[in-house]
Amino acid sequence: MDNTKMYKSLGIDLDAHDTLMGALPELFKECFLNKEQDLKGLSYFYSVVADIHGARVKELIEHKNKGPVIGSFCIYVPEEIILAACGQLVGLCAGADFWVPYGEQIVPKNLCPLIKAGIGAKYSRTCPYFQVVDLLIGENTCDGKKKAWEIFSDMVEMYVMDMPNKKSELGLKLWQEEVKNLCNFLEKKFSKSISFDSLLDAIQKVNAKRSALNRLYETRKNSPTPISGIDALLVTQIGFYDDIERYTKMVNALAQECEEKVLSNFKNNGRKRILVTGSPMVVPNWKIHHVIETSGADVVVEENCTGTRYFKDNVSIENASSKGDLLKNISDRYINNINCACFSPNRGREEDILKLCKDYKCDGIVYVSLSFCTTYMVEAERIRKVAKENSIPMMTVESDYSFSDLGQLRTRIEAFIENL
Ligand code: BJ8
Repeated sequence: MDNTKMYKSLGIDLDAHDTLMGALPELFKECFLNKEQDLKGLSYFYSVVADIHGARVKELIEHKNKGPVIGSFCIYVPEEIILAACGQLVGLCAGADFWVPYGEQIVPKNLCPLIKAGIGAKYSRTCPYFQVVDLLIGENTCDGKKKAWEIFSDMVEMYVMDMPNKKSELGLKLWQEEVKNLCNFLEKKFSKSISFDSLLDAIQKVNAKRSALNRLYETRKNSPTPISGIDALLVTQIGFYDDIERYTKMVNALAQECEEKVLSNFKNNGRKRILVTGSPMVVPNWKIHHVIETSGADVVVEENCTGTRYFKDNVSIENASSKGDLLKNISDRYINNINCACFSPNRGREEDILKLCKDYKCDGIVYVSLSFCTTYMVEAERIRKVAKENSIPMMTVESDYSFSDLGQLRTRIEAFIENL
């Protein structure tokens, strides 16, 4: 399908966009199509990626007749409130190396690739998702993002949620206020009142999405896992921008297929089981999973924001009788259950990793920090200590979006797996 007219209407730089899209099919083929897999339910997710700048962008443009399209960079931004405001939320975190040099024209090279690629995607006008959003919601998590919002605000309308650094009583209060402020801001900005019913409906939709992902991840606890780690990662990545109801349906169908596969005559393959943890891995950053899984091990779970942190707990609706109660439950779910390294201390993450290693019967941990992602790089030391105390082998990897370190990564990861 020729999308030129649509891209022109979004102000896309067509030549640069062609170059960007030229690299994707080869990468996708290498990571997904060249491997064996037998799950019919994955064909939907593969088709979404194959048409990543097509049908979904068209849907979002059409949605603008009904409500806003809102972009975010962090799983702390509550999707429920955006849906209740008749909005569509798209995750704008950028995972392609193509955008990094554009970002480096504006910000220092020694910044994490996620931020540089995000700025580069907007600055180069080559990402239709950046072009389609009416508003970008940022959050004061890491230092790089805090300052990036100032740069983005010259290119797109921004609203920034303030985040506490500590999960103290005071921190929780600040966050509760920020969640209410976001709700008030969206109501005013888009002249749309958010009622108890609309918020309840939105919570139920997002809870259903989380439950579907939880159901899929449950099947990965089996040996062997019925779905490869790279496929599970792709499914989660798509959740950040797909239509929520269609996506939930497709994830449930895939989870059911995985459940059936586990019940069929399914023999243990003896492959080592790996937990991946650290910075988020956003489309099309599939590098580490690809290397691990082509080096003889299976990634069976991800403790990161494109893994369990995204969906692990639902927003409670029990005993909520007012919009205020629902907003409080939303703030509680986000602040208490997402354990990001931007918080200090962050003991919840240590507990999460140990529990996941036990539940998913992991043989080892691969701790992945994006280059210059200081919070995750520093927190690796605590996780290493806890892993050692619990006799779980762990290796750390620091990497960006380029492929220049592939050979070195493979050598190190193969050696790690061999020693498990
Ligand atoms: S909840 S991990 S999505 S802040 S990789 S920009 S932390 S320097 S993305 Fe994150 Fe929210 Fe936390 Fe998750 Fe900074 Fe690190 Fe870059 Fe990062």
